[in-house]
Amino acid sequence: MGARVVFHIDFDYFFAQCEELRNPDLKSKPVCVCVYSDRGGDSGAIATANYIARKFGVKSGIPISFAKKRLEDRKDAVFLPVDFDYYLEISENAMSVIKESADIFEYVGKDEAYLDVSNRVEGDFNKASHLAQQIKNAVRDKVKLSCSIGVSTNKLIAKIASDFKKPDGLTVVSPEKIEEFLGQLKIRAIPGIGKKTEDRFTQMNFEIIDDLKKLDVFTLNKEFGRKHGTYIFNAARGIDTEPVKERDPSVQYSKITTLKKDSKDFDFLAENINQLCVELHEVVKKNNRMFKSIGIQFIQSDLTNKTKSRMLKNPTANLEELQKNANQLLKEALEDQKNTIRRLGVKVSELSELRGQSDITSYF
Ligand code: DCP
Ligand code: CA
Ligand code: CA
Repeated sequence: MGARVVFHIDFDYFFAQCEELRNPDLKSKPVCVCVYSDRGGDSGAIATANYIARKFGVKSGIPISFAKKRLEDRKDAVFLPVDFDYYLEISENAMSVIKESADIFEYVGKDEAYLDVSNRVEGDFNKASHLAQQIKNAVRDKVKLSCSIGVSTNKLIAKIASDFKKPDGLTVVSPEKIEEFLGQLKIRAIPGIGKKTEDRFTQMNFEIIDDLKKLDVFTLNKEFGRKHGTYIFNAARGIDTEPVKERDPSVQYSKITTLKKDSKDFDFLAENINQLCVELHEVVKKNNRMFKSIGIQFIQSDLTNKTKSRMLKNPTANLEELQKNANQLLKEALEDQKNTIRRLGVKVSELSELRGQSDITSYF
């Protein structure tokens, strides 16, 4: 196998940047995009925030009430509810621009993708650097979106590199620079190393990736289990053989049924939803997939359409989780429901392959 050239592209502060895009006045203000929970008021979490808000300590996952407190002194701070359908539209536009420059295009999620460009740049990192800059320019010109790109010889290092300089970054790690680049980074920079693993290393007085090289694979396996231990051993050395696999964003699975009677009764609909989930789960399982987005669909008695969807924190292949979320969506959708419902559907999207844990992408 010749030298590979792999890009990881990640859109900057994605949901918040989409909001800035349709309302440029927001660009000078702290912007927080919120997932409000059904408990009302400010209960719920921050999906993401622009870089102005981040300066005040606002980040993904913190409660909305914390974010408001941190931005107390910024009277111009803006809090907006998530609008997944709009972000998806922007994402699709940007992805179709990016795709043109790939030999192999692997969609990972709404705001990120891997590209294998080995052939078109003939393994040349100078050419790769130019191509990456061209992609950034094209995405900015055509979609008005800024992104960060990491360029290296495999998915692992490309992913770490795209995160290295943000926003609007371009980090090229050519083969001879890999060791130096990785060595100085915090251990946490390795995808899949969370707080728990990091804390264990801190106890051992390990801070940067170079420190990890003091441990042999047996010690790591003993400490973290064979899969995770081996993964850490390889990652510290920049080793990752996982190929970029063609994957399109548009793929989704859905099941839809015509109800025995038109209804807007929760219990009756929930029973149908749960059955649809079982059937849908079969399909997902058969195709060896995980999903990250769950949606429900009503075709109402007047034949108008209504949809509602949500994004999970992590991809899953679990039936109970599918049912739980679909039921929650159903409850929310019925809150202001006037029409009765004639046909009912469930869909999952943001699909990824269910693979062995030794694969780095299964940690994302
Ligand atoms: N997201 C979310 N909840 C989280 C994390 C992320 O809803 N806990 C959503 C909002 C983000 C999008 O996913 O805009 C992409 O997540 P990233 O981790 O890539 O973060 P951002 O794109 O927001 O910021 P950046 O990539 O600039 O760090
Ligand atoms: Ca991003
Ligand atoms: Ca991302």
